[in-house]
Amino acid sequence: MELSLFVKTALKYVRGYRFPDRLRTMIDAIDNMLKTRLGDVIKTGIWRCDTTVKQLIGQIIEEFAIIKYDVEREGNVIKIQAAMLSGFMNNDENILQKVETLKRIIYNRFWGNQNPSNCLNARKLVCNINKACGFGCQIHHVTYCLLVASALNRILIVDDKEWSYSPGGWNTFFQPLTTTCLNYHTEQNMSPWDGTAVPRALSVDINSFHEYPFVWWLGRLISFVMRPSDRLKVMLDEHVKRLTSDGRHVVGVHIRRKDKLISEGSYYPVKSYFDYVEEYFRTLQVIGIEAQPKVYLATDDEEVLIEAKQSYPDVNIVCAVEHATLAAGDDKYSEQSLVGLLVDIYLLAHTDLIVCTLSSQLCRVAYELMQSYHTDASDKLISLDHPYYFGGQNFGAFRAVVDHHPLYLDGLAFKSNDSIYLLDIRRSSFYGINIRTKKNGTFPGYKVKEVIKTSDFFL
Ligand SMILES: Nc1nc2c(ncn2[C@@H]2O[C@H](COP(=O)(O)OP(=O)(O)O)[C@@H](O)[C@H]2O)c(=O)[nH]1
Ligand SMILES: [Mg+2]
Repeated sequence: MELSLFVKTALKYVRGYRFPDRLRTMIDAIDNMLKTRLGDVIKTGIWRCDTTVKQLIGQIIEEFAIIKYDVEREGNVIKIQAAMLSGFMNNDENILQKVETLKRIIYNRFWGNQNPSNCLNARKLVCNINKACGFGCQIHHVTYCLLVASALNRILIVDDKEWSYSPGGWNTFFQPLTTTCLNYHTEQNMSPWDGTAVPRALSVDINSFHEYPFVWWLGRLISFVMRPSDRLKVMLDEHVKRLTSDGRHVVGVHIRRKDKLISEGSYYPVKSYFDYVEEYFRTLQVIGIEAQPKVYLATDDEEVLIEAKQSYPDVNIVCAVEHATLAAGDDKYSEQSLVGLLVDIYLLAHTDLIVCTLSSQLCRVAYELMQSYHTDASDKLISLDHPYYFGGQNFGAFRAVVDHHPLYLDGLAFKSNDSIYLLDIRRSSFYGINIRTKKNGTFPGYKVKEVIKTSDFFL
């Protein structure tokens, strides 16, 4: 198939969150198989004692699990191919120029707003970075504050007193968020703000080159917040140069273990991440690019690094054991540990595809920063658990792109074009209400498309 045609076909499936007909047929077949087989079991009424029936049920569950895995996997494989190939389409000079102009407009506006000539009369929003949580969580909090501050036309002031990571405070690692407004007296309360909207004046432009405008917009915000201090920049640049100097393709893998497994996330074996690494490099081969598989591996668990290196001797695995050691030890909150995790985040953001669990805020930060380095990096990510979301966001409205007939009792049925309002994100699926039927339930994200919301930001 001609390359451009292949790209377009792949994008049609992935960007509409629609699987090809063949896969949808497979899902329907599973649905029917389950219904008839279970129907037979119920009719014969022998499942209280008959071991063969128990076996049958076991088999059905197993079959379902395997086929479902294939379906999900195949969807992700198409996504990898599309992500890789969409790069060719996004290198158009006009698009690149437009993106750069937008970035400049946004940066200048934030910078201007954060540095008023008369600080005394300016309204401020004070944001304490010291939430009792990890770095990803803290930096998302500051980003959220910038979002609210810009929406309310206030100056964001970060209160970094006794910051858990660094006695030197914010400026040790990042550029100051304001240089003219250093004194403040009162703490203002935050107003609720609909976090998933993009500035109305820019939405058409962003939508013209990016499949997920909100993530691109958030990427601008978090990049502004995390502008590295001069010292940090030298360090990060050096790491990025070393990782990408050979111009080869590199996949970023983030494997989150430790405290995440207590209640916030599930365990996924190293193989479930590396299957996608292999897929990525296989796809490269298909389009005629021979490259030794290369991975940047970030984790909070040293064991993961040992296992990955042993299991994948043919993959060039770049990693830093000391980052993992620091992340999980008593020095977790220290400047040294912060440097390690910032290097991990930036290097993940500089790869060609990130494979991770999006339940980790660290990976969400990397994905958001990644948007700065490609025209459209919306699909350069495979999450083994949650779909993407921004903590503290008000959930948005979706429109169904195909009918959905749920297999399970807690599923949400809908017809194509129904409006669905998202209420929550639960372990790898969405939970929402169908506005037409007024019913609640879970539903697969690929059967709906987000309705882009816009707002009158200060831009
Ligand atoms: N250096 C490093 N630290 C990590 C990594 N994964 C997790 N951590 C540590 O775990 C913390 C997790 O931060 P948090 O914002 O709570 O994100 P979440 O728990 O992953 O959602 C970080 O601040 C790090 O201390 C990693 O890949 N590299
Ligand atoms: Mg955490």
